[in-house]
Amino acid sequence: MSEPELIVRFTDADAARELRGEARAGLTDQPKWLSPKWFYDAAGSNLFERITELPEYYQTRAEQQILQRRALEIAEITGAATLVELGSGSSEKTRLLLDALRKQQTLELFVPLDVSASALRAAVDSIALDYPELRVRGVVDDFTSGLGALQSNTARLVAFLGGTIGNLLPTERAGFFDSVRAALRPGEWLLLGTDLVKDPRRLVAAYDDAQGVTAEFNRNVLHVLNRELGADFAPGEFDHVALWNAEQEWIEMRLRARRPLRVRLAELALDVDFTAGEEIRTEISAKFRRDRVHDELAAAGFRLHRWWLDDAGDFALSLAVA
Ligand code: AVJ
Repeated sequence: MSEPELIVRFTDADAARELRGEARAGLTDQPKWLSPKWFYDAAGSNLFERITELPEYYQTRAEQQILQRRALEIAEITGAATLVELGSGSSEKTRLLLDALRKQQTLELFVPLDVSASALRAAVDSIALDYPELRVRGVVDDFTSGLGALQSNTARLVAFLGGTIGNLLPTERAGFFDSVRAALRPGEWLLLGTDLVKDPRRLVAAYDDAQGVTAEFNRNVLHVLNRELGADFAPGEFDHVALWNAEQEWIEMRLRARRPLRVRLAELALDVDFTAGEEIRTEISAKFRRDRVHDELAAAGFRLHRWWLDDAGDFALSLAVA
């Protein structure tokens, strides 16, 4: 087995600086916002793992079902020698792709990219153990800025799974697709997971589960601010809100102050006031239709080659070519 490489392009200090900038910008804005990437400290990552097992949260199982059925076809069509996985983490899905590409005998290099160095190190080590013939090069970076690391002379397949693309606003998505397209040569591939528009009651339930795991996940961002920025949020003073924005076709998660509050962020020397009922938007999770996926990919210069659904038609996996 060759030692896995780990390239760190986004350090803890970078993350800390970015969190400070965003917390100041988002909590002094009207309405208030924070970006969802701050959910994922160790506790938040564990909570997300629990979300993926909830009865209401169908997305992970749906995507897994599609990959189980289509991984070999993906390997045949793409003949990829390099698999790049953006915002990895979910190693089970990765393994379906790695196994299929290995069967196809094209696979040489696996490049998982994630902002969390600890999660990435663990993922890289376990993949390297189980795929001893594979070169593994982990890249610690933000997927929205980290695409320079995609370099490789061999045929590449970039996988962006889980529906995480939905966390980006439409303009951010356009920039993201452009930068992936710019990093690829013609004939190389993008595999994209997207959650689909459906009955809003099912969507809201998926983000407001009966056990309250998603509520805890949402409030976790306040614990992150308390720890990282010396803030004094009382997470219990905020209600979890999940709502369907029918116009934009996205789910929004918010944290709603139960009563008037003043929160101190010591490291920013900032006091933030909340009126009763005032909210912080913590996440959008866009839901797609085929036309939108097709059009957004086309706008970036990708051609949609395959569109696969799970049995229930809840989730889509798109294979697009540069
Ligand atoms: C990991 C971004 C795909 O948007 O569904 C789960 C995160 N938020 N429950 C999603 C999440 C609330 C999830 N993604």
